[in-house]
Amino acid sequence: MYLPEHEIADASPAFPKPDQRLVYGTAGFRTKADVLASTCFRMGIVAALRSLSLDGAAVGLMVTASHNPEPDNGIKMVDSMGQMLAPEWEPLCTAVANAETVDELIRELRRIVDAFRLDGTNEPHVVYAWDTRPSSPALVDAIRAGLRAMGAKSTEGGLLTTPQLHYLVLASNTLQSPKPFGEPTEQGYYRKLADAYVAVAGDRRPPPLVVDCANGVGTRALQGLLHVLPPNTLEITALRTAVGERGQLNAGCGADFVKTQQRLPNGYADESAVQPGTLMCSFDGDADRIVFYYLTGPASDPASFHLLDGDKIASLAADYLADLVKTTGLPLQLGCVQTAYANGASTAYLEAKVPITCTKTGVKHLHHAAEQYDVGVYFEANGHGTVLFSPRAMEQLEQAMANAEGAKAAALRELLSLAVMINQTVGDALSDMLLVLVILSARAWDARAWDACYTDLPNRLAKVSVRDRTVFQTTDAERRLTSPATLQAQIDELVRAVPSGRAFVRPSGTEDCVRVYAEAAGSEDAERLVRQVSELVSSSA
Ligand code: 16G
Ligand code: MG
Repeated sequence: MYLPEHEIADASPAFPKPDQRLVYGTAGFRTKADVLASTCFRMGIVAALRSLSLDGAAVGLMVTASHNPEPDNGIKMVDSMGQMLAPEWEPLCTAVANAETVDELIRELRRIVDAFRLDGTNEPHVVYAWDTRPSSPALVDAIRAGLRAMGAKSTEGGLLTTPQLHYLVLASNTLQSPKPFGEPTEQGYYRKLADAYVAVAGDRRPPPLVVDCANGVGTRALQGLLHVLPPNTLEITALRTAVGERGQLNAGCGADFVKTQQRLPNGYADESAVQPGTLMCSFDGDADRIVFYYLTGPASDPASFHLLDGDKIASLAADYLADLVKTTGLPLQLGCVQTAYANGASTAYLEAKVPITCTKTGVKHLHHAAEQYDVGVYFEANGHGTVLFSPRAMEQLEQAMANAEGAKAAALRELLSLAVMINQTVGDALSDMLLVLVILSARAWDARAWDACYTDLPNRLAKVSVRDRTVFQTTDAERRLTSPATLQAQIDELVRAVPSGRAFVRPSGTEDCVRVYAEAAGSEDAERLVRQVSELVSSSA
């Protein structure tokens, strides 16, 4: 069995474990950057072991805290097919991260080596990348030390968006396959997206777009893409592009700010590109989320702001793709995956058109559920999502293409190009942006026409601090509580009193708090419901 114990023991003291319990959660480890060095060192080692368990296939490590404040950071692992880390490895990562001494660390690592019967036959391979946080380079050094101790082959991705790293990992592992995913470089990523976009869009003219890059790594990625697209293909104004200026990342801008505050990024009223009717969007700090919005009046008037969130993107995409699938005449099942946070109006709209699955929060759950469909559209309301085409769907589309004509051939060709343009490994702000532009131009819709599909029910989200959030346990895709004992019945009673009322409570997977969501036909009712349920939660814990 294979473990370079001496090298690990020698390198380890440079990365002392902080006095804090760390957990591999929904999106990997995420906390204040200054306590993460030991975790990054150790994740370098675990990633190498994960690669060995996959016969030396490349796996990825991404250093980012996404939409969280700049002083935070995080690290997550990407599996060999570009997907999230296999769930059974999450507790292994947690155990390794929390080993108190070098001996304990070696013991935990040895446990993994034994469990998976890892030997030295293959060379482990790890691809790593990082976002623009000032803390990222030091954490990357810690990863490198872990990889060196393991004698792993490493590929440095550099400053990348999270979805770009997912792309690199899958592309690295499919180089020899009959259908390579793409050239495993950043430029290869841009070329793949750009070529597919040109193939789909043809001479359709997309609406102009104002992009808020959250002062993060999305700025680079957007520039990289625009550089590769033929000149004037897209009419884009990039704002909040201050990469590397301290204190700017996600500050008063970005997808999370816009979605949770339901308003424009700070200072947008002074931007000349920000005009009523213009389509706008915001990336998050690692560009795996996107939300859109537009104004119906002056930027200074909060009432003129209209959000087109992940639910609206899902509705736009599911509707359009369902039409294309129908035109092909193929028996492919298209379905949509949402979470409890999806606005009730979006669920009602979609339910009338396509099958719907509701899953727990967190990309891995949605992704997994979407794989059950031939074409699976998944989006969280917060703007993270993508579309998956099953191998069966791809085969049928390709076969049908061989002797199709007219509208059928056009629909098949478009679906095949969309399957390339859409980053199927994970939600990708850039790729989702192109998808929305392509659909809007095909429909000849502006922001307002897209928004008119359905009207969101007024909704509110609240955060409640409790002593122990593990007391809150849920069932039915987090829509109902099973513990504390009588709380759900009390929530039900409050909800019953409200027209079109809905509310649920779940412990956060990323923060030490409990989240409360409420929606209702009226905005005051939604406000009152979220307050009442929050009070129940506070008094029950
Ligand atoms: C993470 C998840 C995101 C989810 C959010 C919920 C991934 C890559 N990201 O950011 O999907 O919406 O957590 O946070 O899985 P919460 O549990 O704190 O509400
Ligand atoms: Mg993100």
